[in-house]
Amino acid sequence: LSEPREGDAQLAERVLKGDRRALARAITLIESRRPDHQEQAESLLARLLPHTGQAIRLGITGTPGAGKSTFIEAIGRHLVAQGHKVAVLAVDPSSRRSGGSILGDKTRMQALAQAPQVFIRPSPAGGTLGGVARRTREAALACEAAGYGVVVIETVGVGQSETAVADMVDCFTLLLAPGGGDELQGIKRGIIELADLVLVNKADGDLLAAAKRARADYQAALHLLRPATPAWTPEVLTCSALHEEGLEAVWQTICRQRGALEQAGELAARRARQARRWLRTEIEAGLLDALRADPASRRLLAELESEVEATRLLPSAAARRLLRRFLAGDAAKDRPQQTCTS
Ligand SMILES: Nc1nc2c(ncn2[C@@H]2O[C@H](COP(=O)(O)OP(=O)(O)OP(=O)(O)O)[C@@H](O)[C@H]2O)c(=O)[nH]1
Ligand SMILES: [Mg+2]
Repeated sequence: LSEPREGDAQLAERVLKGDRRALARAITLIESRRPDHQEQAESLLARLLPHTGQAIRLGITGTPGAGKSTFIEAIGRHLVAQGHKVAVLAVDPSSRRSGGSILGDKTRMQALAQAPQVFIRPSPAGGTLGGVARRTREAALACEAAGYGVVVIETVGVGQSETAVADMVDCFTLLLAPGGGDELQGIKRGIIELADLVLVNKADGDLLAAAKRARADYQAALHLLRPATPAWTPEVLTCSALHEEGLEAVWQTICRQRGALEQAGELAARRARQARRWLRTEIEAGLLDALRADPASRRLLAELESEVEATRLLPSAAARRLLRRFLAGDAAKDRPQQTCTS
């Protein structure tokens, strides 16, 4: 018998008890690229998985400066005051800002992070979107297992990260500030189509009237789209994160959306769909990694590339040749006995 993984079992137990330091360690393991850490993280997550699934997974995206950080801090405080435990994670593959986008510059956010019912973790450093998204998904599961009833995942909205976040949450929220004139400026239509909730922030002072107009405009625009699910028609609300106004209405809407999805069986269906897509993404990424790590394939690729450049070979034919060799090579490794027959 191999030695039992005492460390994982103890760490899992502490995470399940809601120990924040244990949760932080668990996520450090999840984010580590060391093979032994990855193995440990996998066995840890296997222990945590049965204790996940209860949380409200809330995604936040929005234009730069719309007030995402201010909003997350405000709603976080609002929810903590109601007795909720709130975790905040981020997907930011660009890692432009050191330490990630959440904690970097916000002293109020740092104050919130001190509360025992709050767990805040910046985006894992660097890597591909796929890698960052995977680690954030797994970190979110660890937070759920630690009893965080609300898990907020923020994206700074670079490239495909919004789609990735939409694909790991129950309620995908688009946060906007009222702009001048063309309210739909700068927001990709595809992102609006993903939104379960649109919040027009900065509905205060001089911007109040513009915020109300923007809300009407978005409501009209959303009516032209077919809702992603028959169980829920996306709503548009205004709020002021700065003055902490409209937050309870936002939370009530999130709870109503949750209830509607749950009642229609759509929450389970959505999560199942997400899990399936995650699996496929992992398989594709794993295949690519294996291919890139295979020296024979790398050599062959270099040869094929020059053939293709010189138009002596079609790219499709070259790709097939490479894959056939790669897959055959892999298969041979799985059958060492057969290679001995003469
Ligand atoms: N008037 C008003 N200002 C706000 C509100 N929320 C945020 N702000 C201000 O808008 C600016 C940007 O806020 P952030 O919370 O940093 O916005 P963000 O979306 O996180 O910005 P990035 O992370 O840079 O994309 C700050 O000066 C905030 O004080 C609000 O409800 N009303
Ligand atoms: Mg921010």
